[in-house]
Amino acid sequence: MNQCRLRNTMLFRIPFRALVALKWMRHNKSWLQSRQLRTDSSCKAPKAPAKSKDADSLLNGSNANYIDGLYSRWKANPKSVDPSWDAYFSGNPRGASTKSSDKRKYRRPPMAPSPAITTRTELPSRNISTTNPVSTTAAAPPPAMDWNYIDDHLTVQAIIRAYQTRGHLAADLDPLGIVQALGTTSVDGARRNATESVLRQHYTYVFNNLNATFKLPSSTMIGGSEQFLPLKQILDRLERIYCGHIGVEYMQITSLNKTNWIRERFEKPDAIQFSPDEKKLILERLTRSTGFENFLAKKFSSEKRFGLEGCDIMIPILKEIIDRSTSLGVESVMIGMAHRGRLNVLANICRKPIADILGQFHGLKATDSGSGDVKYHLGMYMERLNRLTNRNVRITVVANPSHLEHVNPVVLGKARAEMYQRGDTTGSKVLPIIIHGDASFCGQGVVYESLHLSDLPNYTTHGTIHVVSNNQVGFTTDPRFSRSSRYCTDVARVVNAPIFHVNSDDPEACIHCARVSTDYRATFHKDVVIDIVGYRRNGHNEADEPMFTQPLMYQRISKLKTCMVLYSEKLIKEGVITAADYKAMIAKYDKICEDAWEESKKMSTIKYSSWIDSPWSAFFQGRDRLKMCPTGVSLETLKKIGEIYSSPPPKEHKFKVHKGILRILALRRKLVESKLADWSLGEAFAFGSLVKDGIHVRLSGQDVERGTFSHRHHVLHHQSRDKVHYNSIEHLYPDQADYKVSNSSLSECAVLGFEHGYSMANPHSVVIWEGQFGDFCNTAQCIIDTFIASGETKWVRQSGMVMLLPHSLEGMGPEHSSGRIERFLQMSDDDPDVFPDTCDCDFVARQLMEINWIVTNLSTPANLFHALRRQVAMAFRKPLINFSPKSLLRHPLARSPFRDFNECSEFKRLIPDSKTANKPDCVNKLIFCSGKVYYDLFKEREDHEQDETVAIVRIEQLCPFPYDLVMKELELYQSAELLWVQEEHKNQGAWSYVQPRFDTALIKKENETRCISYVGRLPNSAPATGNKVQFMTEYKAFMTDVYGEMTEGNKQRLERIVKEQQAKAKAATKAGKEALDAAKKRAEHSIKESKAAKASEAADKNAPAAGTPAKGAPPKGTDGKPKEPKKNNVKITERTEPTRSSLSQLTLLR
Ligand SMILES: Cc1ncc(C[n+]2csc(CCOP(=O)(O)OP(=O)(O)O)c2C)c(N)n1
Repeated sequence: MNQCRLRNTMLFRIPFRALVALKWMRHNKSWLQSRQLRTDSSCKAPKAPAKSKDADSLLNGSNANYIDGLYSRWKANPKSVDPSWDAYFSGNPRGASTKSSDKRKYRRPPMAPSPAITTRTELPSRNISTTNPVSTTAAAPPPAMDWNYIDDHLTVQAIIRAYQTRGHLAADLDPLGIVQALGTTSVDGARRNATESVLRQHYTYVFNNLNATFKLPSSTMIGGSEQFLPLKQILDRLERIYCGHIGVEYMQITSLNKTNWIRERFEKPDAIQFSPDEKKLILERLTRSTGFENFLAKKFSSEKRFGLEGCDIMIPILKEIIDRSTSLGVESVMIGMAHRGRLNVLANICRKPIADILGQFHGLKATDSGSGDVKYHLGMYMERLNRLTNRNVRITVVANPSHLEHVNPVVLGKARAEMYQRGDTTGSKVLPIIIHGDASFCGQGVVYESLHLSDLPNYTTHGTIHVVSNNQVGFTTDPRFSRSSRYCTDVARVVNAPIFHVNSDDPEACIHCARVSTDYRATFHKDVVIDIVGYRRNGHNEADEPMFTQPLMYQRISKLKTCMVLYSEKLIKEGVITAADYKAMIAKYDKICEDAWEESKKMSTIKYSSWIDSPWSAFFQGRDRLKMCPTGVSLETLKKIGEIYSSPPPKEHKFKVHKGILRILALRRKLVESKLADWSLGEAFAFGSLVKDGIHVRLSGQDVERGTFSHRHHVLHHQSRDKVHYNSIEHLYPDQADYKVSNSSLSECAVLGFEHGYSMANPHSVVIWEGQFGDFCNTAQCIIDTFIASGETKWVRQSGMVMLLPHSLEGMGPEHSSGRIERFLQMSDDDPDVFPDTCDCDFVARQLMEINWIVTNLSTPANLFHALRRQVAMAFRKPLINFSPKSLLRHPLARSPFRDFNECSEFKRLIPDSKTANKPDCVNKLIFCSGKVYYDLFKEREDHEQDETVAIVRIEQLCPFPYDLVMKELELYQSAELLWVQEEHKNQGAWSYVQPRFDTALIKKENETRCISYVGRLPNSAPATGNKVQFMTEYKAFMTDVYGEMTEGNKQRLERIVKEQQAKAKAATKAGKEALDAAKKRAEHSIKESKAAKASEAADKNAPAAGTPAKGAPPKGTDGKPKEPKKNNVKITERTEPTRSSLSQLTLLR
């Protein structure tokens, strides 16, 4: 018997073979007699023994071969084996003799020695099909066939699958050899890495003949054009493909098309091929990568540079991706990365002049304004010719903060916006590449959030190539303590991305992975990951001592040759280059660096703006930065937008709209007819007029399509057809710009980052992120702090991003009340102690230009409209953070007349009190406030009958502070007491921001002795109480602080008003009831009519009577004329200021 055991590497055993034989033998004696146990014809099947308990146990897997041998001997000479075996093989297991006189007891045949691996699991299919052939389902006995042969084939198939699925677990990925494959050498002398963890139950399978040929299943391409391969070759090929220097992790992908595509790229013989020229190019690029770090180390030995040493192959990998992508049509590559290897990427990928990079080391003064950033965070862009493909390509490295991975969504958003600009709907022109560290890739939640954007229709970049520079350590922490997953890349499995783990010391394997990744992304437009498993030659930075924390690892590292040296030795050995060629290569790059060094010495200053990643050169060119365009629009525009926005989809769409929506639309229409706008109309006017002007508007966030508080309803849903939507703002003008409103994933950090990135791409767009509740923006704090608040200062990069944050205390508890105005104001960079030059005719624009962002707390729809339009009316871009109270979305008083939107109108930074302005001398209290509290103060003033003595002024734009307008108010009400009233707790809201600025203004004012006092809630750690009673107690307390206790007269008056209102309401209810009854009657009548019509229609089916109303025609009255549609019974009057009656309404509401 030609039997091979591969114990330790692959001990393939068929435990069920004997078992199958036995069981079947018991039932199919005649068939068994002709059956061969093995393909080896010398081995005949034994006769079926009688059933015995021992029979099954003795025929366990480890004994079958032994038994086979005994059987052969017994066949030749029954006496040559133990009598018990003789009895067994002759079919008499209870004893060799059947004679009753023979008292010899059955004894268990001697067993083969125990194998090293004794536990084994049988394939379920074997058990199912063979354990009980006379089953209750009365399955027919299987046809005569060679079951062993079939089993061998099935096992080969399972082994192929095992390699494909888990081969990467035993791949030789670690150049340090710490995480080593546990493979051993098998009997055929081949070293095989696939261990039990890869092969599972098949690890102990015994094949008789490694040279036996097997048919390859269609699920593998290891054979190339061959359909059959000897087992040994199958195993060798699988080993080489799956357990070599590449760990291909792809079987999590559910698409067969994709898995087959990947197999083709790795399994096909000669899949990994490099011509001598290609090999030389890889070495040349490695020389640059390693040479650059060596050069910096030589010149600045103690400077932090976060070198790439140990993962030097990353540069050739990126080069390959870019070369290949440009040849496939990519015009713009957007790179996001952290510190590690960044300078190398700038020098060798973007070709930033090395002298400029060296200039950053010289500690030179900047000639432009801003705070700048450390050299390994700076961004840049470069438009250059790719010499290999002879195509132009723009390469951008997005500036990033120290917060690892948070640049990811920004890169994605920027890439998406660029795709939009280039009309690239498939991602074939713009390619995002994100480079990760191993510890941060698995550690930072934003990675997961960003990956989840990858396939969302309005966020996808049609695939991102992720490259992990996996140096197997994060600062000082090794992976055993930094992650629970096996790989640092496991997070990418959630989006079904293929992951190619590759040993960084095998450049050809690395470049092959780069090629496959590029092609995968180009073919399937999906994310893909390359995990470069390398090491970090130095400490976390060059000044760090790694031996403190990783002594053993660094002992090994110190003995390692660089990848460049190893590869050069390989190529010299192969005869691809000579030692002299290699030397010349090194010298050539060294000279480039030395020349740049000399050049850099001539530099005396640097410019932050030469590190910009989003140049808007055309936008800024020839512009007067202080010139602002008007924001008002014509009445005609308002009417047109209003009409379309308040109408259901046109009839031809046959769009079934929800009844509730129809009611909302009717209300909108009434408003438009009355030339009044509520919050949603104000917003729609802004968006509609912007797209009319060719400005692309994008609104994104959780549930923004409807609006969290159901005020917006931009996307209408067909009530009986799935995925049929209608957005009227997309259909305003034939040549309008694109309006995109999109519900996002439930993420703040990644989505806000994405929108910020989007806003960086094109100044002619308004990009808005709306928080579900303002509070939730704190999960995106990192994006707010490091990008939105400080991006321009650090990186000279502007953004007109808008954040809409629902804010105001409305008794909704601690987490649904505050957008944390105080935090945004605290990050504003205007000096509270400096009174600006308000006489400057460009004061308003200058103030905006110099601030880091604009913070508003608006109280009218018109101001929202102007604020949004001002975002592109400015000749520069600033982020706008707007707080919008939830209750104002529907507040009957928070409405603006159309004239507040017209060409003569503009954004109001401060809204004076029009009631008291005529008689300022009567005013003894001047209240400054911001946001929704204005309406509370206004109502309470009326209730307290202090309309003439108290002035209420709204500061709509908190930052930059409207000093000029505040001064006017201070001057107007010379003798009034000054109060700042806010509903937020004292340590929150705008108080801490406005107080020093009021002081500065008051100091500036001549002969001023007043100071401003705070009225509002006491300090608190929570933004609001969750207890309604406490909420109202607090409210009353601070209103009493403002207006004092109510007088008896006040109370009586209020009671009177309440009674009047109640009577009115009652009357209205009665009228409503009557109207309802009438409507019901009408409905019943029309049902009757329609039933009658149907009946007569049925009767006259073949001969419809003339004059039958067409389907959808309006019902006719008794006179035969079409009935007038019922007018909606809503009365709306134009109002600019709240009136007494409207306030009484509010009293009732309260
Ligand atoms: C969000 C965040 N947390 C902590 C740090 C501090 N830090 C800087 S680099 C680093 C290690 C990162 O390890 P890894 O991602 O593996 O990248 P490597 O530096 O090894 O290339 C840490 C913890 C940071 N920059 N950002």
